[in-house]
Amino acid sequence: MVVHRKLTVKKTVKLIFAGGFLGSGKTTALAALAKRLIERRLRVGFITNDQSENLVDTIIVKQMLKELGVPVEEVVKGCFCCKFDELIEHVEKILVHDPDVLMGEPVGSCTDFVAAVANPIKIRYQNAFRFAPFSILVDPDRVRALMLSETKTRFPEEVSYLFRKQMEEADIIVLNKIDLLPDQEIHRLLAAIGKSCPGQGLMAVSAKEGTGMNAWLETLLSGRPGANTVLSQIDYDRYATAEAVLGWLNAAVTVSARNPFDTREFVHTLASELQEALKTKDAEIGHLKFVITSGGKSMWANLTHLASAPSINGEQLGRLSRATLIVNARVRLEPEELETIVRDALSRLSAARGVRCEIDDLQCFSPAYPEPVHIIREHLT
Ligand SMILES: Nc1nc2c(ncn2[C@@H]2O[C@H](COP(=O)(O)OP(=O)(O)OP(=O)(O)O)[C@@H](O)[C@H]2O)c(=O)[nH]1
Ligand SMILES: [Mg+2]
Repeated sequence: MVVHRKLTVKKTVKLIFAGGFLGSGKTTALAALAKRLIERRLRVGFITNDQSENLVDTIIVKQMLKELGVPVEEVVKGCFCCKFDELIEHVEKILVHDPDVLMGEPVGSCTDFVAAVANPIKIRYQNAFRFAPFSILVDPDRVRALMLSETKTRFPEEVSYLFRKQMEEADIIVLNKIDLLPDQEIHRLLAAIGKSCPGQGLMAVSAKEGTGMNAWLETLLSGRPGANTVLSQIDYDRYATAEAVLGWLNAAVTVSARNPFDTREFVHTLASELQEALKTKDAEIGHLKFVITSGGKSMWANLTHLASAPSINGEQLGRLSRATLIVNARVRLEPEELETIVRDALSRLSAARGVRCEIDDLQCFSPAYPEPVHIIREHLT
């Protein structure tokens, strides 16, 4: 007999989960929503998720929500679907802090969340939680490439399939990054998504600049039951292939130098070194992100497209003689090639800048076949 963990809650906790493809803006958006919830005097907890250890997202979330009293837990070495029990364990750790809202970010290569995570939670812990509408964030460039096939992609068809399946199980599809689009293009993309996903909620936001975020939050807090758009069917072989074409690298590196080094220059140089190396392989980027941390402060870089400039955010760290670097790369490349690129970029940087990059941990692989612990393919409210 399977014994389910019992969860103790003082009140029903609202679950705000937002998924979506790699780099669509989930972490940025959820952290921005968390700040708004805290301004409304709600207590918030946050759960990140990844296929491996050493998560950039956990550090970024902690930095973005610094001093706001948000407990952050991470589920590693598999998506929430495949690590259901670990998810519940981490939820339990957050419940100790008596949250009103628990936010969760499934890893960007994940789909079938409603059948594998939301429905089992609804059945087992009916009185403990209430799901807000499940949001799927989409990046405009990915919509054009993976949904509308208007622009070239080096990802295979299976990745488009995964992208469309993610959208299909959304209660609300959230077109993010609209600060990058003229109004006309926002309307055109919304119309195209609406046509392809009839009956689903649709919003347009800029998580970065705040446009549309209050309206989205109102919808999430409306009390409307959420996470109830279960996929009626999904081909796990195609889903697995979409994940398996990605090289997935997580590394933890100690950076040190006899003479303090300029951290901003280090971050810029590492980002362009990696970008140039990936360009020579014509390797489609899902998301390349890294964060340099010292004394509880962090600066990070993100790259979601081979051709665009890396974005650099976080706090200024100035000149340091020691820092921790965490690198997360999800790229369409064989894992061995990706690992070589990252190791070579760090070596070049060491040689040119007089810094020592000591790799403390490095995992590089293709995600394994997704094997959710539970699948409940029923419509549950
Ligand atoms: N211009 C713009 N950029 C954004 C917006 N939201 C997020 N970004 C950028 O998009 C990149 C990816 O953002 P993340 O929040 O890390 O995306 P994610 O979906 O959490 O990524 P993964 O967890 O790796 O799947 C970062 O460079 C963000 O600064 C937005 O509204 N506008
Ligand atoms: Mg993220």
